[in-house]
Amino acid sequence: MRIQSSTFFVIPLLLLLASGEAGAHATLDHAEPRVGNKVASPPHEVTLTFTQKLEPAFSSVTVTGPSGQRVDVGKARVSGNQMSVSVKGVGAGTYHVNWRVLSVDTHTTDGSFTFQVGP
Ligand SMILES: [Cu+2]
Repeated sequence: MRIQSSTFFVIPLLLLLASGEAGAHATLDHAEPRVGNKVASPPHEVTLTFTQKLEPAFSSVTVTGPSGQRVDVGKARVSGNQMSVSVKGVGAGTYHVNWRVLSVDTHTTDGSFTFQVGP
């Protein structure tokens, strides 16, 4: 009786965990400026769009300029599945964007990409 009742609870729990692992987390869907693209002038902000809604308190993004200096200004703004941060342009070169987000399904994901500024 004891074994039966614990099995009854364990199996649904395993199914729940398995379905959570199989589900898509908040990964980057697209960004502006576009991932890997070149833009003519430095953007005023970077906007990232994710595959799931984000938890604002635990989602952040940093942007570094061509010589590795931080160019993101102020806090990231989260709205639904989008996160934006203001950027001060520091000229031509490669900009690195590093993000880390907590999605509403309680999974944390992170990643990075670059875009280019130049003629
Ligand atoms: Cu997830």
